[in-house]
Amino acid sequence: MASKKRPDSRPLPGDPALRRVLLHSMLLQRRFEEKVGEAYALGKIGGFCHLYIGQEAVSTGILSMLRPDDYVITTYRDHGQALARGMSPRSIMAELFGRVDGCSRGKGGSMHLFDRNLNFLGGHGIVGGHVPVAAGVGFAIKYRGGDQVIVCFMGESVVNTGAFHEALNMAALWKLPCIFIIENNKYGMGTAVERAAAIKDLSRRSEAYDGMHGEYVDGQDVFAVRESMERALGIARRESKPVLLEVRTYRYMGHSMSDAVSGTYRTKAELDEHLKRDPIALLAARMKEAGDPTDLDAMEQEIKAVCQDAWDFADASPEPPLESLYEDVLVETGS
Ligand SMILES: Cc1ncc(C[n+]2csc(CCOP(=O)(O)OP(=O)(O)O)c2C)c(N)n1
Repeated sequence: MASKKRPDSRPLPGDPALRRVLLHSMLLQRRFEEKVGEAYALGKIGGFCHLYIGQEAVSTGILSMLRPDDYVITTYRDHGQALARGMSPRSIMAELFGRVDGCSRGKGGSMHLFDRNLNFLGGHGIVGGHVPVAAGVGFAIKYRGGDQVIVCFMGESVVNTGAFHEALNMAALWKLPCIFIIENNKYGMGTAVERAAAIKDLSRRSEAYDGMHGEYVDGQDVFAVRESMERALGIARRESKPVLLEVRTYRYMGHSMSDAVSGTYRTKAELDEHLKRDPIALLAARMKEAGDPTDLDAMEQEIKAVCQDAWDFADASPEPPLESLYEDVLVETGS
């Protein structure tokens, strides 16, 4: 009798070196954010702060497929993507601590990470507000005759905002190289997606826009994410057309630092069920099975040192002076 293959029993894609890079990227995000949680509890970080823990295979899977000259834009839940894009842990931590050496000079905070050199265009606090900006960047790429793409991450609540539909409409109409990524972690604050979205299969929202390609993927499996992203890149980069990917994932922490881990909107049993598919543990286990050289302890030590260094750097950095309050508000064109 032919046995039915489990998805995880497929040969592990990539080579050991690539797999190590992916694991490192995810582990760095996890340990960095654990440190962020600690710093928040000690009052080193104030204001809004949303952790990404549990969703690391999304950022790593998507961003490991991009070129350095591509563009990335995202929501307020941006620490993981910033790290996966290559932003320095020091400049991120200093930003979270509200210090001058932060990527936004300490005036943006957790929700406004930004790095022009990496084409990382934020960190946006308004739900859905950045999606039309992504369409604008897609237009600029096309207008200048480039072959870059823009990746636009968003939570699943965004698909019910007007801005989402306006942006997808323009992107389809003008054939813009935009890859819209819905990170469906099942909840918008405490509202389950089923209670808010008329169409449960969110990737099908693409159908309303002239046959825009849409698909969903398991967001806990970094290789599945990369595979979907490869298809998306083929369409966006080579055909200059937008794509909608729904990446199904789960956040292990509360919505932000102001609510409890499990909350009243989901059960502990549900959380425990999802913890069984921790993206980092899944990859580490599969690497072990494949016989990859395991230096997990060394990797943990190295990452721990990087995170502590980021903390120390941030702590030593001064607060921005009051006079800088109105700086960096408008671009000085010099004319
Ligand atoms: C226009 C607007 N409305 C409401 C809020 C408050 N708010 C912040 S996060 C959030 C939920 C968003 O959930 P989702 O898009 O699924 O992303 P997730 O937080 O799960 O990553 C809401 C309603 C906001 N920031 N902007």
